[in-house]
Amino acid sequence: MKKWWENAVIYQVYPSSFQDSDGDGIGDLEGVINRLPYIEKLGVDVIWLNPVYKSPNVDNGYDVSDYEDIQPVFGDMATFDRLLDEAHKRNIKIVMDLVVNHSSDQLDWFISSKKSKDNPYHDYYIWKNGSPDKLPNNWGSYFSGPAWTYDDKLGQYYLHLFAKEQPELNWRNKAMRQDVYKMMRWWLDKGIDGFRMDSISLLDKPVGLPDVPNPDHAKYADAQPIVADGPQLGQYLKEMNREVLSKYDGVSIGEMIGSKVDDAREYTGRDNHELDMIFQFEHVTLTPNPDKRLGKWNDERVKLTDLKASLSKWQYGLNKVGWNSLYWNNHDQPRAVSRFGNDSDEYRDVSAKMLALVLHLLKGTPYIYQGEELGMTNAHNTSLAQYRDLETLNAYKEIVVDEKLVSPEKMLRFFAEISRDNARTPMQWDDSEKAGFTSGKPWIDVNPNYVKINAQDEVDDPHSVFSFYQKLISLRHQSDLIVYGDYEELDPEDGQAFCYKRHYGTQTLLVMSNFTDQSLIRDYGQASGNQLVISNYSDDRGTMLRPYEAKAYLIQR
Ligand code: TEU
Repeated sequence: MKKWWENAVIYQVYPSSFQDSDGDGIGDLEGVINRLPYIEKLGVDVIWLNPVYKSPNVDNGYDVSDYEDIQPVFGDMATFDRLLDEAHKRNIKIVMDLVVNHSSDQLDWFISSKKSKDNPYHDYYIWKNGSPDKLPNNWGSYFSGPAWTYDDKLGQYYLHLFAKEQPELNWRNKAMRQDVYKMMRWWLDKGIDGFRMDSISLLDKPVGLPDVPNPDHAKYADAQPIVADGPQLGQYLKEMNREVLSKYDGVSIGEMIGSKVDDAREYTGRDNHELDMIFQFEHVTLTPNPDKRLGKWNDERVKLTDLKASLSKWQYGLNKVGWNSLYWNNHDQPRAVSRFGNDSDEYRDVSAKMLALVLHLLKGTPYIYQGEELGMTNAHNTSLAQYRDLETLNAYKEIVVDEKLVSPEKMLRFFAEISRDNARTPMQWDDSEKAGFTSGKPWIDVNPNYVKINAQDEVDDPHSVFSFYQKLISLRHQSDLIVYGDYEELDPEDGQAFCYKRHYGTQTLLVMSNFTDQSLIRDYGQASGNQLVISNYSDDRGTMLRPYEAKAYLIQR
């Protein structure tokens, strides 16, 4: 049975940076409502809204202090209800961000939990007896430092895989899980259309919380290999599905760092009744620094053969037994055209379209991160003062200041390539001051290239990146071949072009793309009388692939 989200395209709105309506320099819900006509014009089916719940904002809303109230800087619940209503009037669904691997340390559950060891909420979190000078294990936080913080009053540590203000929820506690399900129902009964589930692969921590191997003698070790995809995770997801998700027609999307294809086959297998699809991280973590002490920080350019191998593994791996989320970037990843394309003046437009075509003609549900449809680029920051993200700032302190592992210049080069703030610069609406994002002082610098990259210049230009995304979205909406066709990679060893086929009944789609600034010759028999469906060049030179050229042919057998 077909599911509504199989031919949907999802647009991710990072509210802080989308549209400010009250001049405080921070985007808000009223701003999203004002921009619904733009989102509708793009043609997407769903908005995934990053967290807008009440929060101390240590991690831009991923530290929730009230799951059933709105962060005042974004507006109030009445405004949220109006957004939901206005979106639905435009046949646009709203998917919320569910952050239940951890909460804020300001959530009432945690405030009660740390009151005493016998408080009913104490076990909603993960505590370990200990002394201030001996950590329970060698785990590090994703945001630098240890994954434990000591509470003097209790004489215990609590676990946090992210910031110390984001204590891990204890999913072994049934009462805690029931409270989460109750909150989920509350939102679904309001009429939202599903959840993107934050860090959901991390819910099941290993019994005994043992040390992890630390061969590179990092100050704190990466716990992900033994935390992600724990043995109980599937049971928790089945319970969540049984008790909540199965009772609604919403979509469930797991953000699953560390998960492999086999894990995903379980999580998204239709008969397993867990999740509908997952965000996996393999293709965006292909260039870890060889020095484990530096974690994700590097300035390596991914090899095309590695990228193709990863995408193909997931296309083949979930074919007919699961479902892929298709994405190049989001609020945690650098901008696609800078990372995988070429953001120079000469090639930005054509390479942004190439990336869009390659992704949107794969099998799965495509995600567009706000501004990607304009070809927005990395920020190209030159100073630490331009960064806001605690992951970035904490890494600088630990790696450059405390440990002196790399120079400030080198770390700034790493940040310019992959800091999350590259994706968090304000949406570029027009060429007016601050790109039309705010009338106030923006919380983070607007990318100075807004004068030449902005929605106003693109929405009515038939040759713009925006218009190219419109065409791809429209194609998907009318083609079972694109939605359901089987994937077949061509020439995995080709380090310059990414070409593949999609097969559905008697139809075949041949997709060809050039990931380089050189002209190539690639012949898959495309020229002989087949229909050119879409191209990022205005003409077709048959077997010639010009710099960043991408095109697709319909081949009738
Ligand atoms: O990200 C979880 C996650 O995978 C982190 O590792 C994050 O991607 C990090 O940037 C990797 O280096 C989710 C949210 O998407 C992220 O914005 C939050 O900061 C994080 O969880 C904690 O809630």
